[in-house]
Amino acid sequence: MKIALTRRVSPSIIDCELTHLERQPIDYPTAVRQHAAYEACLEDLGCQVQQLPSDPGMPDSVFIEDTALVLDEVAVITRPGAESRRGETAAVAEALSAYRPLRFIEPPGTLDGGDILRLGKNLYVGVSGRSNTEGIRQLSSLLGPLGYTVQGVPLSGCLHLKSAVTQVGGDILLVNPRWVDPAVFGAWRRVEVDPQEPYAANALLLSEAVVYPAAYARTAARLEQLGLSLYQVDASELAKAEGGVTCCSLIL
Ligand code: CIR
Repeated sequence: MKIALTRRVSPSIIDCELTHLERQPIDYPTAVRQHAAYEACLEDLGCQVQQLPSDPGMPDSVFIEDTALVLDEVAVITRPGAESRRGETAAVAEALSAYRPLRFIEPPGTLDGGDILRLGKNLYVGVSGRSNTEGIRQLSSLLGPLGYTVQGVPLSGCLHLKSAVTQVGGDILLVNPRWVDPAVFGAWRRVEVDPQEPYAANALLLSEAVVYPAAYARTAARLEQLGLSLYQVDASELAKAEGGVTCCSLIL
């Protein structure tokens, strides 16, 4: 059985980091309810959910994906690019140490898990406002000996690489081509987001189901036309904090 590590929504989520969105009110009870429905969805798809507590001093800690990269062989604890998020990694490292040997990104490297797209043994890493070339270099030297390739990918207009591209099927990527050049990913089949839904490229592929935000009906129709099986969740409240569906879990 897979384990999905999640983290409860912090009561201070309203003070989250924001880069591309204007700050708007976030209703805490709604965010908690939607997050619980997301966790229930992961359970329906065969995961055992292990929820870590939230911390009032860590507004963004629900976005647990950014704190680690979990592979079969090791877990790499990141060093988040936003200084306000650096304290989030300790509790995640402690939880992951039960399952994997740990490796760490060290200063001056920075790396957010949301920037890492794993396609088999190839890791694509967004060179973003959060992940720097030194962080990518360290990731490469940690994982090269395990047979992984690590390639930096330029981005423009979005927070993380996985805001712009995610895997939605065995050989299919969902891409916003305005934010990342799809040619980088070579021979993968591609489906583009509807141009009216720029934030629609973040999907979580789990056991052949695609966990997907209910807000992007046009892009959802494109995915369904390809025969993909969608499991739609209302993720609108945490979307105001620039979070998507990949970022609220670490799947082991
Ligand atoms: C941040 O700016 O760090 C948070 N407000 C949102 C992080 C979302 N993480 C992700 O998509 N992997």
